[in-house]
Amino acid sequence: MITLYGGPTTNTRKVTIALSELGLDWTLREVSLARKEQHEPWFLSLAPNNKIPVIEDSKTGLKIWESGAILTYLAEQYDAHGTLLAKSGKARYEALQGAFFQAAHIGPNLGRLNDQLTASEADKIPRMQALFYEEAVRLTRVLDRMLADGRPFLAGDYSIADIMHYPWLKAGLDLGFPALTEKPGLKEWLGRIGERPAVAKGMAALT
Ligand SMILES: N[C@@H](CCC(=O)N[C@@H](CS)C(=O)NCC(=O)O)C(=O)O
Repeated sequence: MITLYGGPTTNTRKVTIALSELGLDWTLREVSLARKEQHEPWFLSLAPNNKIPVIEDSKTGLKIWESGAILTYLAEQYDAHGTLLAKSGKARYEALQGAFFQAAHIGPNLGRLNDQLTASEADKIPRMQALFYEEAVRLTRVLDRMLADGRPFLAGDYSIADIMHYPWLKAGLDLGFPALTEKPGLKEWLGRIGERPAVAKGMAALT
C-alpha cells in the first residue's frame, strides 16, 4: 500500500494523477500547510525540505519526496510496460528532461508569481511581480516550442513530463493567464491530457 502525504495542491495532484494512471491503491495522510504541519519533526524526518508531496511504499519500504522523483519511482516500480516513462532511449530522457524542467522552472516561478498576485497590497513588490510574470510568459513559449512539429505531448508520447505540468498549467488556464489562453497549441495539449479519465480522477481525488 502506498501512503501519500499531501493535500489539495498542484504538486500533490501530480502524484494522484500518476497513481490513478497506474491503477494503484493508496491512502492519504493529509498534511495541513495551514497548520504548518510540514514543519513538525515527524514530517521533517520524512521530508527534510518541509514540502509535500511525499510517498511511503510499504511494499519496498521506500519513502520519497520531490514529485519528479516520486513519479519516476512509481513508473519504474509499477509500470511494467513503460507507458508513463519509457524504459530506455530517447523517449525516456525526453520525459525526464520535461519532468526536471517543470520542477526547476515552471513550479518555482509560477509559485512565486502566485504568491505575488495573491499578496496583500503591502506585501506586493512590483519589480518581483514583473520578473515572475515575464518569466512565466517566457516559459509558456518554451512549452510551445516543445510541442512543435505537431507533437501531441511534451516528450512525444504521453509521459510523466505531461503529468508534472498538468495541474500547474490547468490552474493557469482556469485563471485566464493570457500566455496560455492565447496559445492554441498549449490549450489543445491541456485538453488532450484533461480528457484522460485517469487524469480527471487524479485531479478530483483531493479537495
Ligand atoms: N519541487 C517540489 C515542490 C513541492 C512544493 O512546493 N510543495 C508545496 C505545496 S504545493 C509545499 O509543501 N509548501 C510548503 C512549504 O513550503 O512550507 C515538488 O515538486 O515536490
